[in-house]
Amino acid sequence: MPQRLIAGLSRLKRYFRDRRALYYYLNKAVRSPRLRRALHLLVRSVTPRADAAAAAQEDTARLRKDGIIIRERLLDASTVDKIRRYLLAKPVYNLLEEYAEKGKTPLRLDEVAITRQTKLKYFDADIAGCREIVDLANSPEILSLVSAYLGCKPTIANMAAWWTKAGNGSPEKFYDDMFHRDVDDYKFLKLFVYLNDVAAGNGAHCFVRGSHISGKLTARRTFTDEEIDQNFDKSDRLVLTGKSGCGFLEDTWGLHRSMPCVEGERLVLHFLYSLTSLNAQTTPKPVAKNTYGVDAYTNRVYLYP
Ligand SMILES: O=C(O)CCC(=O)C(=O)O
Repeated sequence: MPQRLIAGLSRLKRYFRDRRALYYYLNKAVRSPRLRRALHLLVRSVTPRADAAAAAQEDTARLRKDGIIIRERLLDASTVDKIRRYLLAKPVYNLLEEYAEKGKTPLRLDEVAITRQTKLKYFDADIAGCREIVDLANSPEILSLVSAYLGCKPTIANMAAWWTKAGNGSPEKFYDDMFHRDVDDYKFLKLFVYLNDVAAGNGAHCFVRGSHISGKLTARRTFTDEEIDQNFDKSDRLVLTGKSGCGFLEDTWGLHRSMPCVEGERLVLHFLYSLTSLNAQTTPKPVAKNTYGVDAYTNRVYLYP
């Protein structure tokens, strides 16, 4: 049987085995912003309410208008240092193995030979096992802003951290290095936090301000820089450079990408706040005990009681 057919069939088998898949892949197929909005309202009507009163109105308004809100100092230096030291002792895997049937090979970070641009990601249980990371995901300021934006109590559907390391040759292109829209739920936000200083050359994130409410370029594919320039104002293409500890909350239905890492490295934390737990690309069951006292509902994808 041709390779592609086998891969397609094994993907289908996975979808049918995973009860989250129907909702998740149906959501991916809905590209009309109007229909997505209607489905957001429907889903949120059956989702627990959250207290969003603490969210500053101007922050919420900015997030709605721009699709992004930036915090230059979300983490202090000592917390960044704690998280980095914790992560440096943990194994990573090559991001190319994310969906590999044979599973992920644990690697020691300092032993990976880097030739081309490489992305090395941490395992779910190690992320959920770090108090500082879980506390950051649950920080009251972030949760109230997210709640105000989603209009309900959020679910942390994904928590991740990965390195992007430059190689010598031309950088390997990953999907995320090209402009795209995420389709993780009918409404969602992502929080990114840099754990080292990031400039344009070491993998800065890029976001097209306002594209989360635009009906342009909504097809299910990636987009070239030229297409972005033809459809959006150049001044709205934000390159998010920043110091270690800075972070941004972003509606990544809006167009975004990571810039290729051509020198040095980037270590980033990434959190996804969704309407539901029905995300077929995240951990299938919780991986750590909730010893942190964080909200059981919001954290149910990663933490068990
Ligand atoms: O690594 C980045 O800055 C981009 C990540 C991304 O595209 C995504 O999370 O969808």
